[in-house]
Amino acid sequence: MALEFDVITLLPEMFCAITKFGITGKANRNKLYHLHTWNPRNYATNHYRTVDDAPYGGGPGMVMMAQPLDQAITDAKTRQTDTGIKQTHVIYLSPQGQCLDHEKILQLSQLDSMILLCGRYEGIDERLIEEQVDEEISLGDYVISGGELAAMVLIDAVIRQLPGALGDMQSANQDSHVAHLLEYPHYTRPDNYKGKTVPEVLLSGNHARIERWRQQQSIGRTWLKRPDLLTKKYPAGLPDKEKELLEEFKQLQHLAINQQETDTTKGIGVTK
Ligand code: 4GX
Repeated sequence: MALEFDVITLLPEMFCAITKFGITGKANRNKLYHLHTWNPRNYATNHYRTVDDAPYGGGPGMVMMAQPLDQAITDAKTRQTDTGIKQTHVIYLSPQGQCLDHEKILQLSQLDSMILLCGRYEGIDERLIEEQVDEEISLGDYVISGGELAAMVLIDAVIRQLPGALGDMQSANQDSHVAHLLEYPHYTRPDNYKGKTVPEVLLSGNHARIERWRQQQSIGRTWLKRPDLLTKKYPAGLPDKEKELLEEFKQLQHLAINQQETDTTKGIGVTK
C-alpha cells in the first residue's frame, strides 16, 4: 500500500516542487506514495475567508486561528481512515521540535501515513497544537518562513527510503553503514581538468583497490569534516578495519601536505 501524506497548508502549489520533479516526481507517478493537500482557507467561515488574527496580549504579527486548521486536520484524518489507515500521526513542523536526522527518517518511513501541519505567520494558536499535534519536528536550529519547505524536506527524505524509489545503484549507497559516513569524492571525464588529475587508483580497473580507497576516503573525510558523525556511529571507538584505513588516511594526508610545502619552496605550482 502506498504511503499517504496529507499536508495542511495555505500554499498547496509549493508541493509541486516534489510531486512533479526528480526522484520524488517519479515515485509519485509510480504511485509509491500519495500526497493530498488541505488548505485551511477553504475552512474559513467569514466573508474574507480569514485564517489568521492578531495575538492576544498584543505584539507584532498574526497567529493562525485554531478553527480552520482543526477542520482541515479532521477532514484529512477522515480521508486517511477511509482509505483503511488504522492510526493517524500528526506532525507539526516547527523550530521547537526534535531535529530531523537519518534515524528519524527511517522511523517515519515505517509509517503507513502522516499528516503534516505547515504553519505560516508568527505561529499557530497553542490550543490547536495541544489538541491535534502528536509530534513536533524541526529541520534545524534556524527560522524559515513557513513549514512547507520543512515538510518537503521530510517527505523527500522519507520517499528515498521507500522500496523502488531509487535505482539499484543509488540504493546500494543507502545501506546503514554508508548512510552514517560522508561520501567519497567523485570524478568523471576528462581525466585532466585544468591540470588537476584523477586519483590513479580510479583508473586502475582494480575493483578491490577502488572499493578500499573509497571506503578509506569516506572514513577519512568524515574524520576531517564531521568527527561528530564518527563518534555517533562508533561510540565505543572504530573497529580494527576502519581504524587501519583511517590511520593510513592520516599518513597519506601528511605526505600530501609535506609534498605541497616542498612544491611551494621549490616554486612548483606557484604563480608569480
Ligand atoms: N523546522 N518554521 C513554522 C511557524 C511558527 C512560528 C512561530 C511556531 C512559532 C521550521 C524549522 C521553521 C518557521 C516553520 C516558523 N511556528 N519548521 N513556522 N526550523 O523555522 O521546521
